[in-house]
Amino acid sequence: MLPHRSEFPTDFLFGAATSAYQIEGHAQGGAGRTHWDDFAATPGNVAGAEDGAIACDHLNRMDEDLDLLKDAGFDAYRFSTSWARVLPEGRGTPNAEGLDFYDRLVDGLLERGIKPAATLYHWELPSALSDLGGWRNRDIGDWFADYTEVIMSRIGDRIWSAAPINEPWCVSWLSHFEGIHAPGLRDIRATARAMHHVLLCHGRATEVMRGLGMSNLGAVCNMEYAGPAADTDAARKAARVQDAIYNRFFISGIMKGSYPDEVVEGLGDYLPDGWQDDFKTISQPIDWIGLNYYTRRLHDAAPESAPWPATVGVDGPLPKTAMGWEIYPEGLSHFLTMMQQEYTGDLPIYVTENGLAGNDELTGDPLSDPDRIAYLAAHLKQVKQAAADGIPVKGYFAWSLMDNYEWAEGYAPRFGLIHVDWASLNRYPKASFSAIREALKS
Ligand code: GBH
Repeated sequence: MLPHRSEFPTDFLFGAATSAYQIEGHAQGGAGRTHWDDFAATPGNVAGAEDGAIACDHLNRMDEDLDLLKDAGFDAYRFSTSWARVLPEGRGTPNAEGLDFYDRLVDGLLERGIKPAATLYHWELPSALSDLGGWRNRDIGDWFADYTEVIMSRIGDRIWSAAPINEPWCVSWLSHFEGIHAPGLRDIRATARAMHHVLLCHGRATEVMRGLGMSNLGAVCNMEYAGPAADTDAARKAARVQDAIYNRFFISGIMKGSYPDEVVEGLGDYLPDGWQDDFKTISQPIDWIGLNYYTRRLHDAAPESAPWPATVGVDGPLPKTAMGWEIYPEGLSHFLTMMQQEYTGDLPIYVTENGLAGNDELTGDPLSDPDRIAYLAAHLKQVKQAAADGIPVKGYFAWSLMDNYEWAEGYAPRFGLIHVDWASLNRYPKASFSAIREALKS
């Protein structure tokens, strides 16, 4: 059973989230090539070399999907606009069909009484810009500002909230240091530059949107509870370094206009020249902060010879999702408290993603997902308690409205409240969808 909306503060918002490349179908509608298409085409990067060419075909099934959102009773929908759909070459001539699509999406939401919560970048960098160095190239600040201007001049007048970047840690560290996401680099210099430039873009886009008269602008960070894998000083230190890189670097840049000392030391000279001068752009005031939370990870010290940060992730003992991620709802209250006390104070906080990949199709009935209902219930309980304790948490978005392209894992993991049959692309609401509808009924 999910907690009912009446158990939350009266103005608390419930929403569902998706992202462009994961659902739209990027081979369609005049979108340009993205670095995810390139990455997926190189064997070994993505399970089955699957890409987002068709995905959920949301581009052609948008009305059906918006009807489902409304049917569930959601107050808000967090979606992203695709840079390569708006500007196929990353710069230059916009794709009129792409702009029309987002225009219809926003109007479709408003017609159904659903608040449009937009994200400008959820990972599909146009290949033309990736070829110029992508996130490593400081010029991305100008490119991103121009893209923001083009798309928000068209839809910004009807957007309820907007955030420039989804998950700065994934855009930089996971993609340039761990090499797990596009562009698949394993290079500390590239990583340091990406970490900084992604925040520079946050600031540049925020300026552009303010200039267009938009309000309710935020930032979305992902956090993962970092625990020590053993009762040793070395493991505790590893967890602390991970926490600084993953959970503190980005929010600190945005909220405090500084980076944690130990990360600056660790990155050494790899941060781009003059990085301190960018904080006036990066840490301008925003209106809310978003937290994407899924799991925790245990850490230990890597062998002596390993370069900074010299830590290794260790398999933990808790029950895991189909992604192999530990289920740790307490981490959600940990971060809501940590954010409020150390960084954001009275600023409204939204949980902008939370959900699990279940073993849906292994249960014999792909629409029966008791593990997802239990996961959502446990995490919503933490949110409810945080709100009762006075933390200004104002809303919760479930990841995801429907099964979709799970990046390097392809189409096998299913995060949806709605099952998508990958052969017919038909949608089938799962038990979790009905549970949400019950919980949201007034
Ligand atoms: C989100 O990122 C994305 O915004 C979304 O696009 C995606 O579909 C969704 O999550 C589900 O993955 O292997 O134990 O070390 C989440 C960020 C980063 C969370 C990697 C889990 C690995 C855990 N994720 N992390 S572990």
